[in-house]
Amino acid sequence: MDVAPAPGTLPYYEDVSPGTGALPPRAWWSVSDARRLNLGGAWRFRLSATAEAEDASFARPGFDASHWDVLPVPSHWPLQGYGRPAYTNVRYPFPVDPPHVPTENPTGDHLRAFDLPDDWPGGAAVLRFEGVDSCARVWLNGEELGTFKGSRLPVEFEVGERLRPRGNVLAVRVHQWSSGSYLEDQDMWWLPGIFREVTLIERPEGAVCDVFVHCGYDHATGLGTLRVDCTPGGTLTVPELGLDIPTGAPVIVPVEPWSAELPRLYDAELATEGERVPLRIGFRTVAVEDGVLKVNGRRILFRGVNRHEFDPDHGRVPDQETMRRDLLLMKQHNVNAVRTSHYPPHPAFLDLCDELGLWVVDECDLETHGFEEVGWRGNPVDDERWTPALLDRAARMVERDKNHPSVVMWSLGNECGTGSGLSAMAAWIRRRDPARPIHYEGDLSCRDVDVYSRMYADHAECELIGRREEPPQADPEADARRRNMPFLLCEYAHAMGNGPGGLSEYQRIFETYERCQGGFVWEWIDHGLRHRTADGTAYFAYGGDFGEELHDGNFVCDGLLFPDRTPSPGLLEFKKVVQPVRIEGDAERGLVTVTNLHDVADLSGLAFGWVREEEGVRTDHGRFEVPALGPGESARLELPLMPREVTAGAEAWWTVRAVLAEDTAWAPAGHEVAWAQFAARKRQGGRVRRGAPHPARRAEGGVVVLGPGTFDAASGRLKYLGGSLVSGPELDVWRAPIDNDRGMDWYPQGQLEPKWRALGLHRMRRRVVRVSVGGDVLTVATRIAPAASDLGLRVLHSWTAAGDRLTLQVRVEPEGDWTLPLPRLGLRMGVCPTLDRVRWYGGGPGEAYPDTRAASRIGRYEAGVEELQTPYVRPQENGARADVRWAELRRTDGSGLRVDGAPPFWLTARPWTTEALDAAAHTHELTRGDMLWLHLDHALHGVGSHACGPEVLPEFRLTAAPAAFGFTFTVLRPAPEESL
Ligand code: IPT
Repeated sequence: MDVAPAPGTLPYYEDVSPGTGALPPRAWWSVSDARRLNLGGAWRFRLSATAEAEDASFARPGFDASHWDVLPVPSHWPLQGYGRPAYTNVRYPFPVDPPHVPTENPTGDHLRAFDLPDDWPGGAAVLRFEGVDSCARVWLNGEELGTFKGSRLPVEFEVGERLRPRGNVLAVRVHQWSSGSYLEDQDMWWLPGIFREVTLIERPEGAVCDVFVHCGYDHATGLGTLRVDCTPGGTLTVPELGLDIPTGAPVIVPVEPWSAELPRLYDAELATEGERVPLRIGFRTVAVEDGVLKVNGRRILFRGVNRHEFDPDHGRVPDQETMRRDLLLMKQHNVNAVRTSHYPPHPAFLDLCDELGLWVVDECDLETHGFEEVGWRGNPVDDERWTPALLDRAARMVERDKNHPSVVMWSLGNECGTGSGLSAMAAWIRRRDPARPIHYEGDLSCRDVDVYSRMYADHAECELIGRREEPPQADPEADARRRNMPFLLCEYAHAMGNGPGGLSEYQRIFETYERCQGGFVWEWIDHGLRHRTADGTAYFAYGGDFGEELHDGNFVCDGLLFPDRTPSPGLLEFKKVVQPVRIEGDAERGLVTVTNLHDVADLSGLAFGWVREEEGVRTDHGRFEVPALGPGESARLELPLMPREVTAGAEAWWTVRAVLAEDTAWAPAGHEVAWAQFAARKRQGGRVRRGAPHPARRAEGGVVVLGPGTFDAASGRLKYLGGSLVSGPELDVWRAPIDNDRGMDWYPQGQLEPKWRALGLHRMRRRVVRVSVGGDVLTVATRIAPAASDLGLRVLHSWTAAGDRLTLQVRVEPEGDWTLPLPRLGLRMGVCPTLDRVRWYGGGPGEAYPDTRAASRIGRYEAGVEELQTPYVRPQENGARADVRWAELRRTDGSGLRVDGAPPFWLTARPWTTEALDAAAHTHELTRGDMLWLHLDHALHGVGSHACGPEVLPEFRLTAAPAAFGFTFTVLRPAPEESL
C-alpha cells in the first residue's frame, strides 16, 4: 500500500515549496521617507504541542486572546520560558524522513493588534518579516496573506488594501519544524520564533520597488563606475561627486575606492516619484585574476572569523548595540573579514560592515549536513523537487544584500554535500550578480565556484595548496580549473576551549603563498546560554543541559569570545598573529625593520613608539618616525643608542608598538594595532644572593630540617616552608584535558584524552626510592608511574638552602618506551590559600601555551589568583603564564613566597586542584579549596585545534625525555609598617 500522500496534499509546513503569497524579494534599506511602523513589542502568545492542535480561528477579528500569555517580539519562545532550546551539530533532532516533520511540532500562535498612526497615508503597504524560524502562516484582519519558510531571510506581503486605521489584527502561526528545517541544519541551537523585526512599510505610488547599485573601481585609472538600476526609474544624487543622474545611466568619475581598511562611502540619495531613499555607495571591484582574489587590483588576505548571531540571553535576536559591539571588537582585534556562517545576518549588520570596513562572505541560509549521517541519501540539494526552495533562498539573500560594498562574495551555504540544486543556485546568482565571486566549500570538484575553499585543512596541506601542488583529482579538467583558483580556509583554527594553537604557523603560510588568501577562524563567539544556579550564580549552559535526548555537548562553545563577549585568550593571540604590521628587531645592530602587511592602507594612520625595559621596569621610551610605507613595503629604522646600563647584568627588552595616530570609527587614538618585543640584553647570570649554605639535618619527629624548609624524613616531601604548611612540590604530568585533547569522535586516532587516561597519566603513583641527607644537600629520589604499566619517570630532587631561601634542582629520566606526549612536566605545590596576590616577571598579561604564545610579552604583572583563571565554558586546563623568571605570591599583609626559576618556567596558580578542574562540567561547579595550587612547569604540551582541526604540531609536542630544571623558594616577610 502506498502511504505517501499524493503530491500537493502535504500541509504547507511539510510541502517543499518556499511558501505562498510573498512579494518578489528586493533590496533592503533601513530608512526612506516612506512611513514605517515597527510592530515589535508585546504580542499575545499561545504555544501548542503540535501543528494541528488549534484551528485558525484565533486569526479572526474579534478573537479574544486576553487570557493568552504575553511574549516579546522579536524573540525565541524557548528562551522566554516556553519549551526548551536544543543543540545538535550535524544530526537532525528528528527522524530523517524528508519532507516530513515530527507530529510533535511546537507551534506558537502570535497575535498583535495595532492601530495605524493618525497621519498614516493609506494606499499600498507591505508587511515585512526579517526572520521567522522556521515556518509561518500569516493573516491580517482575518484574511490569510500566505505562508513562508527560510528562517534567516526576509519576506514581504502586500497588505495595503487590508489595513484599517484602527484595530488591525496580525496573526502569525509559527511552526518549529517544517520542510525548511531540512535545509537549516546549521551547527547551533534550534530556536524557533519570530526572532527578527516585523515592520509595516508604506509603499507610496511610484515608490522604489527595487534598486541595484552597480559600483566598480578601476585601479589603473582611479575612476569609479556607477550605474543604479531602479524600478521605477528616478534620479540619483551624490553631492560629494557632484552627480545628479538618471537611474540606469552609467557614469565614470574619479573616486576614492572602498576597502575594508579604508571604507570610503559616499552618501547618495535615490529619488523616484514616490520615495527618497538614502544610500551609501562604495566603489570597489572584486575579481579573480591569475588565480588570485583581488579587490581593486590588489590581493587581499582574509584575517577572518565565522560569525553566528548570538546573545547568551536572547539567542539570535538582533540588537543594534550588540551588532556594533561585535564589529568594534573585530576591528580592535585586527579581524578584517566575516563569513556570515551559515545564513545571512540581520541586514543592519551589513550596513555596519560597509561603514566600519569588513570583507564579508555572505552565506545563504542553507545546510543539509544531517544527510551525511544517512550516506547523503535524499539530500535536498541533489533532488530537483527542492530546487525552487533553494533558488528562493539564493534570491532572497542576493536581492536583500546586493548593494553592500562589504559583501565581496556570495556563499551558497554550508555542508550540503554536492548536487544539482547548488549548481542551479550558482547559475542564478551568476546571472543576477556577475560582479561577485561565488563560494561553496562542500564540493571538491569546485564546479560551481570561483575560489577553492576548505575547512580545517592542516598546515602541511595548505602549504601544498599554496604551491598549487595539492594531490590531483580524477577529472583533469576540473583539477586544472581548481588549481588555478585562489584558496581560502572558510573555517580553520577551531576556537573551542583552550586554543586554537598553531595560528602563527598558518599565518606564515598565508603570508608566503600568494594563493593562500587567509581564512576564517571557527568561530567568533561561544553560544553558551546564560543560566543561574538556585543561589543565583551565573554560568553558561550548553548542549545536554536542557535534557535533549540527542545533543553535541559543548561543541556549541567554540568561539573567540566567551558568551558574554569577553575576549578569550584565543582572540588576543589572533590579534597578535594577524597584526597588519610586521616588526622585526635586531638588537645587536640596533635596527628595527617595519613591514606594512595591510592590503590597501599605508602606515600614515599609525604612530610608532618604543619602550626599553630592564627586568620589566621601564628605563626609557620614545617615538619612531616611520615613513608612510605602502602595502608590502618595508623600512629599516635605528633604535636609539642606550646610555649606560641601569642595572649591571639585568636583562633588558625593547618593545616597539604601532598605535592609531588618530581616533577612528572603531577605536580611539593610541589603540595598539601591532607590536613586537626583542631582547636588548640577555640576563647575565642569576640574582646575586648572599648567605652561607645551611646544613641539612635530621630532627625529632621524623623530619629533616634544611634552612627554611622542614621535610618529612620518610617521604622526602616538603611539609613546612618558613613555618607555613605546604604540600609538595611534586612532579606532575597531568592536565585537565582541554577540548582539543578530547579531539573529534570521527577521528579517534588523534584523541589524546582517552589514551592518556588509558595509560593512567591522571593517576600517577609515587614510590620513594631514597631520601638521603648529606652535608648541605637533601636528596630525594622517586619514581612516578601509573598502575598496570612499566612506563615511569625517575625523579631526582636535590634540595639546598642558604639564607631564607630553599633551592630545588630536579632531574627527570623517563623509563620505558613512551609513545604518548606528556600533558605537562613540572612541579605541583599546594600553598596557603591566602597567598592570592600574584606578581610576576615574565610572559603576560594573559594565558599562553607553547603554540599560543605570540601575544605573551615579557614584563612585570600583578593579578589576583581569580583573574589568572580563564573561564572556559567547560572547565579545562587554563591560565598558564609563559617564560616566568620569578613570581611572588603574597597575602594582604605582604608576607608570602617567592619562586625564582632557572630556566624560566610556566606559572599556573589556581584555587582548586587539577582533579577538581577535570571533574567540573560548568564553571559554577568549581569552588575554592583549602589550598592554592601552584604549577611550576618546565614544559607543556601544545594545545593545537584538534577539537575540529589539526593535532598539535610536532614542534609543540611534549615528548617524554630527560629534563633538568630548578627553582628557588624564598619566604617573604610582611611589608614593613611604615610602607602602609
Ligand atoms: C564544521 C561546520 O561547518 C561548522 O558549522 C561547525 O560545525 C564546525 O565544523 C565545528 O564546530 S563541519 C565539521 C564536521 C568539520
